Amino acid sequence: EDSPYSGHVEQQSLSEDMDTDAATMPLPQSNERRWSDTSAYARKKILQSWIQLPNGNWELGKILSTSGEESVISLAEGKVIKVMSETLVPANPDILDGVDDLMQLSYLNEPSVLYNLNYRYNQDMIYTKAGPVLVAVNPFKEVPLYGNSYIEAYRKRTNDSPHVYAIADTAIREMIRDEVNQSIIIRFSFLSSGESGAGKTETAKIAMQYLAALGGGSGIEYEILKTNPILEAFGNAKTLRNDNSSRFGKLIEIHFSETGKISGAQVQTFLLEKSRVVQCAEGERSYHIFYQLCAGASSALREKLNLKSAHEYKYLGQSNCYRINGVDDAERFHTVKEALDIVHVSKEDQESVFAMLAAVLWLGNVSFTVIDNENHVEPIADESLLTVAKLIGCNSNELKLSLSKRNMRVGKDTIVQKLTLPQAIDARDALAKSIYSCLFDWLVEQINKSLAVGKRRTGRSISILDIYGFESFDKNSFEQFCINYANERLQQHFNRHLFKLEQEEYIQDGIDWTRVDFEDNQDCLSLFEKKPLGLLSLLDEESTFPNGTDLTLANKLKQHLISNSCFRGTREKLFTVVHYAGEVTYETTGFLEKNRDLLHLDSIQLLSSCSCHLPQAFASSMLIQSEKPVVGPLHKAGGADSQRLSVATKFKGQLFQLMQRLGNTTPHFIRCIKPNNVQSPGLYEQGLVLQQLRCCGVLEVVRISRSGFPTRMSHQKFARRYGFLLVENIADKDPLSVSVAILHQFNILPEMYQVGYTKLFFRTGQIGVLEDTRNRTLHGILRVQSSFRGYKA
Ligand code: AD9
Ligand code: MG
Repeated sequence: EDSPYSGHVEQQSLSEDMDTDAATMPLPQSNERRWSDTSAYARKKILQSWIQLPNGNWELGKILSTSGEESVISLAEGKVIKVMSETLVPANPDILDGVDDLMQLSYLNEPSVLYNLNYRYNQDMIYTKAGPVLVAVNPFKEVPLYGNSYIEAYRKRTNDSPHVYAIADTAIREMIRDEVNQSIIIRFSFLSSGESGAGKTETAKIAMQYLAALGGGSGIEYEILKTNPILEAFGNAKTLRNDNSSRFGKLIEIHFSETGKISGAQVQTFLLEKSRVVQCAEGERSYHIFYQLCAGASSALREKLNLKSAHEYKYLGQSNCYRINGVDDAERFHTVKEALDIVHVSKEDQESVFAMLAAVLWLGNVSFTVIDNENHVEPIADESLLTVAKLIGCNSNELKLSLSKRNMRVGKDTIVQKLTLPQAIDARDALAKSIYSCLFDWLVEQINKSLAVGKRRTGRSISILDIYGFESFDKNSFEQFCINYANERLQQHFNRHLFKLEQEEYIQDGIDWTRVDFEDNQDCLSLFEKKPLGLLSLLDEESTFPNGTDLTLANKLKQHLISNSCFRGTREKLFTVVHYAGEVTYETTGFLEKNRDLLHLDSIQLLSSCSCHLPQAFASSMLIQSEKPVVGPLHKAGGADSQRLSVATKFKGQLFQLMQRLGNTTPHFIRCIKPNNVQSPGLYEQGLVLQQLRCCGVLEVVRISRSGFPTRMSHQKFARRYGFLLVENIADKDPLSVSVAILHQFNILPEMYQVGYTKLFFRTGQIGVLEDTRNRTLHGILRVQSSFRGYKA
């Protein structure tokens, strides 16, 4: 219901090309509404139009004539075609070519946005604003936009073109001005399989560079920057899509003192892809650090660790890829060592770290031999096994035992089970993965200890989030399941912030607001999180059943969730989730095992018996984890020895914590876009970019920001602030009447404001006029009548 005081309602954009009849046009269907301004009013007067070619790309055409239903268009190279007038999509006048904020476009439609980004991209202007969101298109080459002179220019605000620096600068200023923590959330858009390599990690580093430059002084900023080469060496790998793909999510919270100087930082990581340590696809690599170590270790270190070249390790050899074009692994190894020095990891500890890496590599070479006629196996006591034992500091016999037997608790008894070859390989790989992921966590802990030095709790911080995006491959497993769940959560954060809060405020206050469609993903999130019948709960429950298998899991999900509109049960072990970004079909193979993520007690015991301190630390951190309360019934027998939080539950907890943290910050969003799938400069594939723009809602953001009423003030505050300017004395009237009188006296155009139940809403710039008058009047009054007391500034 409208407020009786509503001003004239002007819903559409402020574009000059607006016809009033636009308001009476029937609303387009949601898809068209989302994606174009193609309405009759626009078609009437446009001179240029976008024509969609059969290959889906858009081309610019001049409209020569329009008669009835048809229009004649001339395309480039003198080609003239006839098209149905209703298919014309208005193009912007040339003067708007390459505007730096999509808000400035008169016609906001897909081809215009694509064209604008492309126009800028061709001139190395890779950043463009889409209202409050920064869009970054990956240049895949060095662009001259960074470094000290640029940082200075943004600091002094002499350069105002869109940039990550500008976002970081705003974050610092708002942190200080509003005394509110800030966050910079960097994500690329959703798209099946093309998204990795969009530039999130690079963008995060660029933001850190700016913060370090402005907040530097104590030296801690240097340490903060050095966390990048370390975390990338241990957590990034070459994949088919990106030579430096992050295989973990990262939040870095940078703390500032009252004076805006960096006082410390804290890194949190999410869900490292452990499986890569023991297997990766053809053409991909395991974590960079393995190759760096093999290529860059000194001869003394090689000897100490019995280190061979990368080719001689099975874990590294299976994917047939050892090198990355243009990257010198040996050189990178030195960079990593220097960085470790800087974050205060002692030489001794560094050597232990390298020993753990070598142990993992040698573990992969451990082979087995059959020892009885029931196909039980034990490891061969060769160089590999002996080297592993030496590196982790345990007795080689104990290592041998732990890889050939498994102690199981059945009730109160312990029985010993001998392992078959696949079981033994699993045990070996599980040990390798655990050592690596514990090592990763340990490093993060060391970094945090170092960065916490001198951290005074002022409570002000800027967090930068660089987290994997939505993934959809031909085959999707547990990893994609977790990653996509995380994205669903983050998407909601984005939606809530930019759309929901905004619109709800209008609606609550009785403002007539043509709702801009945005898809809420609460249904999909509920599908994951609902208890007890949600994906995560059911997964955990099945993980605790001794007889649970991937097939029983799939059946259980189908049985309980089939009526959910975001869920579809497909064949056998397959199920499909309708995500915000699109449908993804998961295969439950390996789900239970990956979710349980059990390291057999034997292996933990083995590590705790080691004479080296790192394996001991790993064992105790695993034991601490296993003491935490378990979700669901206890897991008895069936091979599981220790009880711990399931991987999915732990991840969900981390995510909730993350959302809580982000919830208390003012967010700044950056969307990275990947213009081609071949990591090449200068190549802009319209279709690929368009898919990304569509999925991240860039157009909606612009539309809302442009047509909204961003300035708002309560009736009381407005009346108090400007009431004294009134010529007519109605100061005793209610705030609403005073407000309306002010609006009239100052001739604020009706389409420039709306009166809500509790607040007044204004278009951009409107309050400026009133403020000017107020200031002038105040000065006048103060000069003339210094004792004036009737107002409150
Ligand atoms: V993944 O999901 O972690 O696999 P990201 O993080 O989105 O991915 P990344 O930042 O690693 O992508 O960027 C991929 C590559 O694009 C980088 O290695 C650079 O070669 C290239 N890139 C990205 N941004 C820039 C830039 N601003 N300037 C130059 C860039 N090159
Ligand atoms: Mg990355």
